Amino acid sequence: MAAPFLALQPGSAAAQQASPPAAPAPGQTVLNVYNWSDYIDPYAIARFQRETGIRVRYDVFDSLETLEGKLSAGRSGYDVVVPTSEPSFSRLVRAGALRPLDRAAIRNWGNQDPALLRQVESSDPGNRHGAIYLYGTIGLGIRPDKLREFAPDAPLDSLDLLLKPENARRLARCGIAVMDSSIDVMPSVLRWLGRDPNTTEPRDLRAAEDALLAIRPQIRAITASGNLMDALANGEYCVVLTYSGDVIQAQARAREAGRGVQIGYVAPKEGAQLWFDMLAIPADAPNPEAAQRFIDFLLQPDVMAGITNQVRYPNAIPASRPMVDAAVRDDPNVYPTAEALTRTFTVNALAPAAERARSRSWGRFKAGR
Ligand code: N2P
Repeated sequence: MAAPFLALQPGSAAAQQASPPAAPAPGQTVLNVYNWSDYIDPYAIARFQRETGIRVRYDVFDSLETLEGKLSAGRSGYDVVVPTSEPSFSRLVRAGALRPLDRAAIRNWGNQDPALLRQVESSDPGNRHGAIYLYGTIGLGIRPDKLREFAPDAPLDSLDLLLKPENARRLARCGIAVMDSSIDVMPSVLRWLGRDPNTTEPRDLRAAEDALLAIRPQIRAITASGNLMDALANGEYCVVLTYSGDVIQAQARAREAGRGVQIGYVAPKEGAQLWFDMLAIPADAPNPEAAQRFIDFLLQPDVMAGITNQVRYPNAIPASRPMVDAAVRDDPNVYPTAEALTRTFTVNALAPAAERARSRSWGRFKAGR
């Protein structure tokens, strides 16, 4: 995607994605940020620019495959990137591709929930290379009213809705879509099959591939997550497998549009994949000092509350909670309950050969053979 300077039309979806280019003033520091699409509060960028005089150049991606492709060669030119704890962030940590954070320069570091930091320590021993940005689960965006119409007896709390061929067949006319990411989809399919989401056994992979191929004819779109949110909000699909907050943002957009499209989120009862997106600095970042300032800025409670209110993913700063809109704060699909968390699972980075096998399997699923 293009490398725009961020426009400042708060609230508009477009403002989160792109803007007309505006050149930095001569000598002005530019901070290059590479973040997920629909994943920032435009006011936060405006405030950072105003307070620091640093110009933010903001690019977006919408799958881990795209992010890894961009970063694996090095010299991406980015100062701040937002890889998911597993597998991408941990792979970058192990490859030495990230710069250790200078904690002394991140005064707001201590605002993070220590229990959540401990959870990501398995990806980054000592939490040396990343601060937690936002987290969430992987599940289904659904239109409950349409499901009742097309498949009245289908469960509304399970991946059965998508992965049981008899359900997929009935829901196909109403629209099924899956985000295009083997990394982020295969583990949930394995879990639904009762197998280890982190398996490297060829027969497990084959079973997941067969399960996906069995519903392949019923799937209308396999496309990057960034293409699914507005389509879901517009009522184009009845079942979409994607990231939690993207569904909850779609729900909010559908409500604003007022055309009667109801959206719900399902964290599958078989176990939803839990992930953490990390703020990190590439080892070869052109401007690591500005990157540190940006991370420090984001870790402030009021800034994070604004981000959570805008994008509907939970953050790791407990002091932000009182400033999060009650509707967002009390939505168990945004902040999972302790009980729901016991039904989540996390993934590990696979060895390169296993990752390639998974990606080939995904390619066969997409091609339908
Ligand atoms: C934002 C999706 C981010 C979640 N649109 C993926 N980790």
